[in-house]
Amino acid sequence: MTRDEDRSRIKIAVQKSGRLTDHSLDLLARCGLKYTKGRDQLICYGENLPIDVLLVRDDDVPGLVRDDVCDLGIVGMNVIEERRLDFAAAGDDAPFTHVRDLDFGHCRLCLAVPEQMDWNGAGDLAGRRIATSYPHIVADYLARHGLDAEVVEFSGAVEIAPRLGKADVICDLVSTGGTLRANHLREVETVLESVAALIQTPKPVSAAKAEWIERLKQRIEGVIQVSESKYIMLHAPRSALAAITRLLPGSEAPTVMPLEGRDDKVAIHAVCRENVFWETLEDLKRAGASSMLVLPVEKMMY
Ligand code: PRT
Ligand code: ZN
Repeated sequence: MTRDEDRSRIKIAVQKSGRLTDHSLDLLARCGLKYTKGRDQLICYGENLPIDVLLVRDDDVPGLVRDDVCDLGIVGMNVIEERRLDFAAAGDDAPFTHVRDLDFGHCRLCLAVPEQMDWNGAGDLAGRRIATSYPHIVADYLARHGLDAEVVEFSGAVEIAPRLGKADVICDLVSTGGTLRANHLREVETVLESVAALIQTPKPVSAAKAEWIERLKQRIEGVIQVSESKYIMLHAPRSALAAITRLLPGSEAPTVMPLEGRDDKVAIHAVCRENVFWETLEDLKRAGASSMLVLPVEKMMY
């Protein structure tokens, strides 16, 4: 590959090995990207699109996008926010652009205290030691609440800090809460709701690159909409059309078609942008619908 060809290719930074890896690579595959892994296992070269994937530590994603080594990156909002505050403290207020949240990697950054400790609200943090891997986010939280507390930085295993006598409170990521419970800690406040997100370099890119970035963003939009959408087909009495349309979850104007030889009934087809639950089908049946079919949607573009 020549240097010019290399420069015209989009690079997207993705976590190499962790909770976001499979979801991120699956998202890109569903956008139509086929790739081969480089021998060093650090780059996946796009075979059919001018898009290469760099596999890195999740903490490195924001910096790579900021420094224009990568045009795009996928990483948790917890890491994005921590790095954004870090860059802002160094005078860089716009290190990257948040394009959109994705539909995986949901978790929350929480304050947790030992089970037996009283808790009456954020004010109780005053004068305490807080162990965390997110010192900037915690410092920002304290500043917003006008509180003075000591932030103790831990790079991992934050949940054992109180038992080691290194902190009174912790601020760490939680999804099921199992880790907190196993360590006799109690979740008391949510500091940040997090989800994986797509970020982009704010630096100008060539027209060819900009076009592909736009196409990829549109495909990601489509993939996420599709995973939340269903196609529903049913028969309905003409007289119940309005009631049935109202019951279709998250659908715009449905397609209404005549049924051969029947003046009293019509066929209705609609894309529902939410899941269609059994309860909805039961409500539709009560309203007069019959022959209902719910199908997954494979691709979508508006
Ligand atoms: O090696 P690298 O630096 O790339 O990976 P990492 O170890 O820093 O990150 P990784 O793979 O653990 O997580 C990547 C991202 O996934 C995080 O930055 C979050 O955005 C997101 N995420 C979602 C989570 C969790 N859920 C989560 N539960 N990250 C960490 N956890 C931890 C949690 O803190 C606890 O220790 O997983 C443990 C289990 O959680 P519970 O609440 O289910 O017990
Ligand atoms: Zn990490």
